[in-house]
Amino acid sequence: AVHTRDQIELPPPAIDNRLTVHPLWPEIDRISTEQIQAAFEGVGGEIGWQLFAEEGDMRMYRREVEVDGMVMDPLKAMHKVRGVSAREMCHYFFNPRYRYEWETTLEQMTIVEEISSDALVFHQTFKRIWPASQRDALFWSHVRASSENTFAVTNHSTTNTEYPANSSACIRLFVTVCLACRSTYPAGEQPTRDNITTSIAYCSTVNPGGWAPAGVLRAVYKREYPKFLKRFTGYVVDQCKDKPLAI
Ligand code: 18C
Repeated sequence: AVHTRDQIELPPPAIDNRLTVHPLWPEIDRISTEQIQAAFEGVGGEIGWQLFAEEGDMRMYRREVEVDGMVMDPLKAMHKVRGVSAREMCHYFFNPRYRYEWETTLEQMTIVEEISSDALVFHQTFKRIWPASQRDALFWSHVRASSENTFAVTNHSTTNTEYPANSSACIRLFVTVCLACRSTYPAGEQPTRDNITTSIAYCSTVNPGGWAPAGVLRAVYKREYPKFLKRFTGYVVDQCKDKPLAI
């Protein structure tokens, strides 16, 4: 019974009709399409990507970007995970039910709007880093099947009059994140936990929204991104190991 429930809530194979009639749909569709395409472009040909973390199959690159003295370094991470599918990976990233179990920077998550089975709007507050002010974010999150054996989640900042920016002790940050996943298994075989591999491309750009010391910020970045990707992928492998593979 547990398995059946989980299956129903897996990312749908096609866009939910309720999403396509929502006012945010044109923006969600455009940004998701752009982000998924960019996620699968390599870092090799582009100038400026520097490798800053490497562990097993995980590689993390960043570009140093400052706008008016504020650090907005884009991040691009690649990883390979055996034994889980792209769809499962995206299910655990998108579904708020699991978020507190893997997201270590989170203080509080609120679901602001349930647009459809594949799109939600979240308000999140993050743990405070001394000596900077606490941050919060308001963003839509959309999961979709893209090409063959490929699923992706895109998160992007938005606004909502009931959640105005900078009205509490929190400074609003702005985020664009994409987790794009593609599964492969040997040609002519059925996919199983033993022969499936999922390639992950995770891209993130965070605008801190207000003053934050560059040194502290880059140190947090360097520590927290590898921690997140290792913890999240490990969590998904662990959650999936006794469940039937969902493609
Ligand atoms: O993508 C991830 N998570 C998703 C679900 O939550 C979603 C979230 C995006 C928000 C990312 C911004 C996180 C800011 C965290 C601020 C403080 C955390 C401190 C924690 C210390 C224990 O897409 C996974 C996200 C993994 C995030 C890694 C950290 C990135 C840091 C980037 C700099 C943030 C600037 C904030 C200013 C802080 C002042 C020094």
